Amino acid sequence: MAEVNQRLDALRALMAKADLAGYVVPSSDPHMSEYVPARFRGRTYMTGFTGSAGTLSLLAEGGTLYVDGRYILQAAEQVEGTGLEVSLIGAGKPEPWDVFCRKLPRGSRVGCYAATLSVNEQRRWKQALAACGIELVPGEDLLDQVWEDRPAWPKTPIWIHELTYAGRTTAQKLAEVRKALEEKGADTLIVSSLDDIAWLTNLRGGDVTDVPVFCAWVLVTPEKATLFIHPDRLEADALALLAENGMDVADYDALPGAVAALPQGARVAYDPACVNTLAASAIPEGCTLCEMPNVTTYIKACKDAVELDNMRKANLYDGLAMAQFSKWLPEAMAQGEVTELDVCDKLIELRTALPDCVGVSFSTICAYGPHGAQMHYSPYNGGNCVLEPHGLMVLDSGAQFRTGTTDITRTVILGELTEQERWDYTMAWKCHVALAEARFPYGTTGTQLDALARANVWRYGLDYRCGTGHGVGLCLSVHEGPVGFRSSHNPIPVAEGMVLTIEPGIYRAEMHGVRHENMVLVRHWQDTEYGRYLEFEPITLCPIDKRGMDLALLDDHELDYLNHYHALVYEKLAPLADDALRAWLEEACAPLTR
Ligand SMILES: [Mn+2]
Repeated sequence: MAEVNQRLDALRALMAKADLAGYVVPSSDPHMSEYVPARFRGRTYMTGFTGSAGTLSLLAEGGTLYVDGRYILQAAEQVEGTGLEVSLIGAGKPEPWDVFCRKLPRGSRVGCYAATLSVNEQRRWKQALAACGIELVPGEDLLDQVWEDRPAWPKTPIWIHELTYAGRTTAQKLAEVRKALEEKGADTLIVSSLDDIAWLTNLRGGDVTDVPVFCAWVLVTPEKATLFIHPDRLEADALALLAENGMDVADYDALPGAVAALPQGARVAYDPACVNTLAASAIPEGCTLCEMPNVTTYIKACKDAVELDNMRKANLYDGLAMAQFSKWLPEAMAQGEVTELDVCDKLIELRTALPDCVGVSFSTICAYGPHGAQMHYSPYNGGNCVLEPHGLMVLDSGAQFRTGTTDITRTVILGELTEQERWDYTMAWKCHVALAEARFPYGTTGTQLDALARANVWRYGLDYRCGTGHGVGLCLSVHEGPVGFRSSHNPIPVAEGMVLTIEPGIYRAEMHGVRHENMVLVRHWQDTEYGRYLEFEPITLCPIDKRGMDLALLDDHELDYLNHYHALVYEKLAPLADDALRAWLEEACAPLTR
């Protein structure tokens, strides 16, 4: 704690020198990544709080650490003795500028590092602080002068994502991007989101835990496309590939200068939710600002035939690992103690043995009994427990394959179930099927479809406090835009070639959780007088434990979907299985009858 206090005091001394009464340390990197490289975990360094999200609003004396509900206890424990207060953010709760507005006199200045606030965030901060007579002053990174042994910029190997996996060349993707820009009235594009850059360049790296991306920028103009990346990171083959595809290379730090040199009249597209203020404020006067979601994100989400085949392949092998695991677990529990972390280790061992696997896609959630009620519980954060032969275990995991990213949740039945557990298990399946078997005309949004799944629990006054599903990348981020199944409004329709998860659940505090998650791809069903109709194809391939189903609660079509799904799982996995696993699959995939 003494260490953290020293760091806070050093930062306060710099604030005083710069005439700043407050300083904001968010959890973001210059690319607004969901997970950030170690170099940008400054909020952790400054507070000692190790959670993945939170904002420090520091004052000359004291300050407040703002965290969401999952971290409130952990944060309070970890900042004890620093004089920092911990405050809960979320609907109806104070925002991270609240402490500045309450404690600072009008005319005060609050600083932040301009590269770690997106354009949108900066606007929110400026507006809120201005209402209290306080000025936000985005500037240089004060942490740099405080942070001893700050991790360097990541330099993980960058490798080529071959065309057999990627489907389209960078040249083809650039042509699609320029066409989309033209349609939207722009001609220039700043890309800062790392998964979009990895997709566009057909390159992958390892700068961010569990996401195979690398730190870079892309600037696309009518004549030129440039990748801005730290020198010496690209091997000759990657450089040659980029050159062949019409992409130049420049130094990472040269991006603001290149933006500042854009010609008069350029119509510059950028996503204000992704691009930081350091880059956006470089756009010269005389250019037209075209704020819009990244055009790359939509094109990336609509996967072509090669990509879809790859995503199927990734899920085929992932399903094989999950089936091997499902067979292994009861055998292991019969022989001795198995903990939640043992489960995580076993899954990693099985997955990394598979062809084309390059790692996991997120930190495994293995949550037994009451842990399952916490949607983001992880045994890696303490709380690891021994599994007992009863009740439910939520197992949410995934991997990165060169062929695609996977994300699957199975609610594992460890033995006898209570009435409540069985009801919840079955009800969550009804929610899953309601969406998975939906057919809908093109133009339908993820928000509309979200309600199909929820309707089954809404009728009992129940709900789940998360989306019903999200997009998934191809050897990229496990959470991919621009479309998901969620309650909040998003006007972008669900379109052919998108790959999404369906993962409704029921969570009972202190008791248990249930979630059934499959990945699906969106495909054409048929054209009718009302339009082009779409449907989902499940691509996750792993049995759902039939022992949890209460047949009295299932309608015929829900039972049929389960049986058809299991027939598909058997057909695909059996040829890859050894004799013992095939016998297990035969039983696990046998039809369930009334
Ligand atoms: Mn998921």
